[in-house]
Amino acid sequence: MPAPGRTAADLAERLLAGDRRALARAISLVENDDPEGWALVREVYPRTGRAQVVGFTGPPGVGKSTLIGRLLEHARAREREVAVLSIDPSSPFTHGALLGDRIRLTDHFLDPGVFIRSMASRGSLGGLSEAALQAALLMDASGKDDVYLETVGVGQAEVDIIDHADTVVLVLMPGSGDSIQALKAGVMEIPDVIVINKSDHPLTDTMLREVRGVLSLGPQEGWRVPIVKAEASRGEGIEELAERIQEHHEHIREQGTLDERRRRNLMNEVLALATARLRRRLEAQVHDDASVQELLDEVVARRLDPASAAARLLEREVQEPPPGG
Ligand SMILES: Nc1nc2c(ncn2[C@@H]2O[C@H](COP(=O)(O)OP(=O)(O)OP(=O)(O)O)[C@@H](O)[C@H]2O)c(=O)[nH]1
Ligand SMILES: [Mg+2]
Repeated sequence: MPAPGRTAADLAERLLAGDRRALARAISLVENDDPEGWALVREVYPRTGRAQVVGFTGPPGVGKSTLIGRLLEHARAREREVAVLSIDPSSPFTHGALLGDRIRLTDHFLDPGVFIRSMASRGSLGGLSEAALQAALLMDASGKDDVYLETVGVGQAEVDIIDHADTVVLVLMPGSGDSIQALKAGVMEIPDVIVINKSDHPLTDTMLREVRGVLSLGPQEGWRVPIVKAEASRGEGIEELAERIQEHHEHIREQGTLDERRRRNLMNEVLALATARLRRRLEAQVHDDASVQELLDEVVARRLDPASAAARLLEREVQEPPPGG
């Protein structure tokens, strides 16, 4: 049996060479919060940043997966390699067992230029978003040209992984009134591209007017959010959607906002991970450290207020960082 270090290096090498099984294995490692997974991301990180990352969000059942399937075909016809990460915090299913049905992408499972994965479980460090971001980085490192992220969202983004997309596509269908309200109320951020799918529905043009109405309240400078009518089940509007996504990508690259966006998103990621680690350490101290227990006793006895106790806890963190951490 090879030494563990050797295996990790092998895995990284195979991953970078585009080996699908290595990619699948690597994602399982980050999903399970295995230290080897983090080590792997550390190793391949310099080779990321090349893929074009597109996030698809929208209410349940609007046709996000069907659209992604169509865009996949479009990309494959242009010899682009694609990875899809479907993130579903509400689903207990993982590892794509049920994905074949849910995502309707079974045709693509045998295509070596396509990698499809779903993720629902929450890795302990930082949670699902963090695990999903690591998975997306691994997909990027494995040489995929496009990485599509799918998340369900109506109001507040439950999974802020979508922030890591270069382009965010909001998918709606006629009757998605909740989303219109969420956009209007500013609960949902204005996306880069809006799709009104299921345009075979008679209320499509009403929906179109409502969406236009909401956008007219937003900023009128810079990128004008295009609205694309589509019928994913029949492949209508896919060409146009692909064009709009590409135009957005070029727009942000030319304006320099792509780098800005990535910088902001990565900063948020660093903060999220640091916060998760700090919280974990503090929680451990509360349980294991007698002096922290004494500090809490003081608070309970009303001799020390909670804010002062918190300040003391943090001071200790800064003064005596734990070994190796
Ligand atoms: N009539 C009509 N049905 C469509 C269209 N696109 C997708 N559907 C159907 O809508 C249903 C949901 O499609 P999905 O692609 O699974 O939708 P989704 O947004 O990925 O759903 P979740 O991932 O469960 O949130 C399926 O039965 C599709 O066949 C369309 O353009 N018109
Ligand atoms: Mg779906």
